[in-house]
Amino acid sequence: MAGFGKTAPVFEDLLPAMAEKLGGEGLIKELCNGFKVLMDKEKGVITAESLKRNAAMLGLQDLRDDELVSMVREGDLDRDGALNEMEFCVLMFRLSPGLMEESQLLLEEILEDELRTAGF
Ligand SMILES: [Ca+2]
Repeated sequence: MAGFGKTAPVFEDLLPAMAEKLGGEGLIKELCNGFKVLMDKEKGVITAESLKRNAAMLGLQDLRDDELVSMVREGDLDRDGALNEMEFCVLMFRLSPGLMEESQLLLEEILEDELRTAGF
């Protein structure tokens, strides 16, 4: 994936292994735990600033500021400048091309549920 430099292989290696171990549902729970670690506690969303503050906990301390910003921009589907829980989970899947194929259906189900809940 362009723009993520040497960090992308971490996700590519980690996620398929996690998916195998945890199953689809378990993996999503793990990914959403990552969200709680990285989010701005007051705002309840992930911003480039909250990523920067908490990235070291996930071994991402080597990311540059502009990489953090482009990570948020990459996942920000509704363009409000921050990642909510759903956007973060989707981004994690997208950063892992190997997993993406396996989880395509799962992801579509989640998105459909999410869009239905949002009133689309
Ligand atoms: Ca957003």
